[in-house]
Amino acid sequence: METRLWREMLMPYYAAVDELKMKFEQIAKECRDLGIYSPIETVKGRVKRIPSILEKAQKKDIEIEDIESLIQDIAGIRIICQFVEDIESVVEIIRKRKDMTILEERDYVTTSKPSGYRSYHIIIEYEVHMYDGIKSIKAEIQIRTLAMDFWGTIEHSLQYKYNGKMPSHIRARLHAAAEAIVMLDNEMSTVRSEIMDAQNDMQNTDYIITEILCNIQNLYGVANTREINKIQDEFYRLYELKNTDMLQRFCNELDIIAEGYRAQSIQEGF
Ligand code: 0O2
Repeated sequence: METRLWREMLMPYYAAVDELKMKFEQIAKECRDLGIYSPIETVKGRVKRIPSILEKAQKKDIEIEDIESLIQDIAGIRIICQFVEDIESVVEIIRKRKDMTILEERDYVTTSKPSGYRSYHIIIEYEVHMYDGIKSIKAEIQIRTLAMDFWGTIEHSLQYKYNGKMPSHIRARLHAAAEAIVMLDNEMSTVRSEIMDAQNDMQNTDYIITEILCNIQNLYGVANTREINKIQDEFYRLYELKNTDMLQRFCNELDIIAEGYRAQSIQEGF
């Protein structure tokens, strides 16, 4: 196939990767904005390189004209989670979506591949609106923990380095590392609720501080300098104490002060 035709064929895949990446990042952002724990830590996306597509087609005996229907990971999205439990939450999110159809699920988390590879794969059908109409493509979503991703990335680089002929002592080391990753994920799961609480507290404090700063900023237009300086000093004092409850009370007080000024300005407007 000519380079120009390859480029044309891959266009909807690039569009799909951009859209899907943005949609999953949006979910993580929404959770952060709501102050709730996000099962999605980071999202990565890529379109398979032409040489890799050809290599896979050759390995699996796929004709050029069948590439789009038989190679399911030309568009690839990788969702990284902190904990194994989060993988199921992300799978549930995907199952409920109306803008993608699940064609296949492969659970390499419960049963790892012989290499030691672990990840949850979902093959979806996804519609992309291109300038000349709707194009339906397949994409692979890989969902895995940070630890699984670390192992997968290192193993992938070694596979590339040894071109499928990995020395047995390295293979054995990778198997041992894969077992260590299972243990690490299990250990992290035992402290999951503590870590989630700490992260929620941090997010909540960030949210309160943003509210306070926003209120102080608004008061600049209406309150006198002495009052604002007093409020700011009190904010710095509470900030240094790092006490979320006190910051929350201060935030509520500022809301009342701001509301008072708003009521006053409405009255003056009459
Ligand atoms: P790349 O370079 O990441 O794109 P098959 O199991 O062969 O019938 P297929 O299509 O390979 O089917 O699907 P599978 O097994 O779900 O694997 C798809 C992708 O998962 C691979 O794409 C890898 O990204 C990842 N993967 C699967 N097995 C392994 C493994 O043992 N180690 C690592 N590091 N990654 C793996 P590609 O096209 O192989 O590679």
